[in-house]
Amino acid sequence: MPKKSKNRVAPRKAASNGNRRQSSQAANRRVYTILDYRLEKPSFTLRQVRAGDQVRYEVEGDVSAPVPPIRESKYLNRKQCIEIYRWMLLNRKMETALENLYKQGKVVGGVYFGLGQEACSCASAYALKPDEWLGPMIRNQGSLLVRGFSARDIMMQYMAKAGSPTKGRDASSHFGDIQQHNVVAPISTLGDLIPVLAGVALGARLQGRTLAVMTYIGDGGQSTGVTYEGLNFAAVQNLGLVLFVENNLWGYSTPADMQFRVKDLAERAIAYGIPGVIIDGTDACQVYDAAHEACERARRGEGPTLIEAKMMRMKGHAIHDAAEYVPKPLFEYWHQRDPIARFENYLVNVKKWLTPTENRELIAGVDRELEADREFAVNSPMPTPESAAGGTYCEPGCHEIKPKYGVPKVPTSKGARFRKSEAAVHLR
Ligand SMILES: Cc1ncc(C[n+]2csc(CCOP(=O)(O)OP(=O)(O)O)c2C)c(N)n1
Ligand SMILES: [Mg+2]
Repeated sequence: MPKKSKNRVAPRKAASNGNRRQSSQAANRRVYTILDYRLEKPSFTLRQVRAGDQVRYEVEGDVSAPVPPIRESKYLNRKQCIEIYRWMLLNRKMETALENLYKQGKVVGGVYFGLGQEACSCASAYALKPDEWLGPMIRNQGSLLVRGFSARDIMMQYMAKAGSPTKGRDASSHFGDIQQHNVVAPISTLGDLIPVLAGVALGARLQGRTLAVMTYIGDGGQSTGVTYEGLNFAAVQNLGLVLFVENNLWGYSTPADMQFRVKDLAERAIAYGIPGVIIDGTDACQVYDAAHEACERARRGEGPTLIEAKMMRMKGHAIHDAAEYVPKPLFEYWHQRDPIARFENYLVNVKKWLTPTENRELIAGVDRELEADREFAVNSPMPTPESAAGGTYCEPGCHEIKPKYGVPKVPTSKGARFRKSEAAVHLR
């Protein structure tokens, strides 16, 4: 049997104060723990206001709190923090370049932004080891960069160029690479990556490897049935799935306050019997620490973790959406909590791990890399019409599909049939 989750705390002993009813109620009460790493707990909600047939949202509560400090990482050193900061810069600058390419009519299809979510994408993927696995969602361009795709790959993909990861056969985020980068290509159906990544962890285990796999789901997408099925399966099978629930406060134009009744989405973990963690998704150190701890748990074979990252989608759903339905004070509040500006301040002014000159040089280096990649991507050819019927990743029979980590541990040969109990051992 899988080990029971550690997030349940034994019921408290009943108080012996003579009030029997109260005592028995206390004895029957179960107490669960959700770790909350945040240094700030925003206390405002969104209220829907109707005026005739118009609907708008207003912020209720205090949005004037000072910006909290970055939480000191338990694990990251100076070099690692600077590396994550660099990925975040590249992530943002690449998206700005994509926005410009779109406006120049060079992008085929839409562009989706992870503005304000760079710490979540980059610092989470940074916690994975090279041979572990990632399933990115559309806003996780930073995770793709960390996993080894270049800005050139991503820009060519958006422009549907012949040399892009899907050779121009798909225009946006539906690409991956299971040979080198261990990135599972997403499809648009929200939640479907969760059982797929659970399957990757299961497949690896059948080949004798216990590893961490990571994917993401939004505050909107986490309500889908397949999210429940996938995470429940991972929990029951003790699979090393690290699920980031990216609570960016909006699902299209619907605010999070109108999508679910729990206070924090991390509470959902209780129902799966797995640990739930809340972090400030704009604090790279918190993101990394939670991801690292969840990955370590996965590598020990203890099963999945649900991490709710709280932040804000700082643009519309995609480039076509001006997000006029978002109240301005909300943008202002989260703008002050910009993940890159906060991390830059931490590295330059708080830790003094980067001098202002080193910081300027680092930023200039990112600009140079991006400009070279943009130039290459723009000047590279579109696919030829005759190539349209070819395969996306390869051609039929062009390579043998082999187990990645070893020979499957399930008896298969010479009609060997394993008993039910053996199957259970192999599956767990
Ligand atoms: C199962 C499913 N239902 C609906 C959609 C259409 N859809 C695409 S993105 C989106 C909003 C997603 O919001 P959220 O999960 O919060 O992610 P975010 O866009 O904020 O990152 C919807 C409804 C879909 N792709 N898949
Ligand atoms: Mg959302």
